[in-house]
Amino acid sequence: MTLTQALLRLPGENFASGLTQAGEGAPDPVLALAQHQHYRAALEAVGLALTVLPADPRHPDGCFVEDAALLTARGAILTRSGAPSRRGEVDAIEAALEPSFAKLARIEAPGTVDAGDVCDADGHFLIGLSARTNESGAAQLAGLLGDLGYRADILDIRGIRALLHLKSGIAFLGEGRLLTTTDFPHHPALSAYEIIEVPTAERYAANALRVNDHVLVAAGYPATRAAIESLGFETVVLEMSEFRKLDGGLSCLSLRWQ
Ligand code: CIR
Repeated sequence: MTLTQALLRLPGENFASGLTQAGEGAPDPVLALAQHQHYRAALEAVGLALTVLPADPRHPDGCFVEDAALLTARGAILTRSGAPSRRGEVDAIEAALEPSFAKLARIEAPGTVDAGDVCDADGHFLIGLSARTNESGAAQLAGLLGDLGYRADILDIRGIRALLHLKSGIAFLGEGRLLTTTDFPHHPALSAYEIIEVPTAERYAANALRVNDHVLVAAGYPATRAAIESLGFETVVLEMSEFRKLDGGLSCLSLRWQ
C-alpha cells in the first residue's frame, strides 16, 4: 500500500511540560521544533503530502499525533487516551481526518487506547495491553477492526516497564518482517513473522518507520540502521533526542495514510 498523506502537529512552546518517565531531562522546545522540521522534510522527501496542525498550548504532548487515531485503508478509529491530560487531543485530529475518512469509529469509556499501542502488520493488528490501553479499550478496538474485516491479537505488555507503548518496541517493516526489542521472545502472535531484534543498547531504535520504500530510523543507533539496510531498504536518519526525552518515538509524530 502506497502512503500519500500524513497529519502532524507542531510541538509548542510548552512542549517540556509533556508527560515523561524517561528520566533524561527536560526537552528543549526550540530544538524539538527544529527536529520536527527535519522530520517533516523527510516525510515529504519520501512522497507524503503533509497537513500540519498548529501547536495547542492545552496539550503539550499534542505533537505525538499517532496516539489519537488508528488509520486503516477501510476506516479510521479515534482513540480515548489512557493519559487523562491527553484526552482532548483527539478533537483536532478528528476535525483534520474527517474530510479523508468516511468512517470514523471511536473508543468509548471506560475503554482507553493510545494508538501507539497498535502495530499494523499488513492488516494483522497487534494491540498492546499497556498502562495506556486497557482491557476494555483493547477489546473494543479488536472488535472494531474485526468489523472492518481485519484480524487482531492482543499482547499484554504491562509487565514490560521499559515500553510505554507496544510500538516503542515493535515496528512492522513489511514483507512479513518485524523489527523488535528483545521483549517478545516466542510470543505466539508473532510466530508468523521474521523477527529482526535490535540490540538492547539500541532499543529506542525499534520504533523505526517504514514509509513506502524508505525506513526512517533514529540517529545514534548504527547496528539497527545497518540491519535495516541489509534488508535492502534505504534509511533516513533523524535526530530524535528531544522527543525521546518525552518517551516519543519516530512513528508517534505522524499519522499516515493512502
Ligand atoms: C506520553 O507520555 O504520552 C508522551 N509524552 C509520549 C507519547 C509517545 N507516543 C508514542 O510512543 N506512541
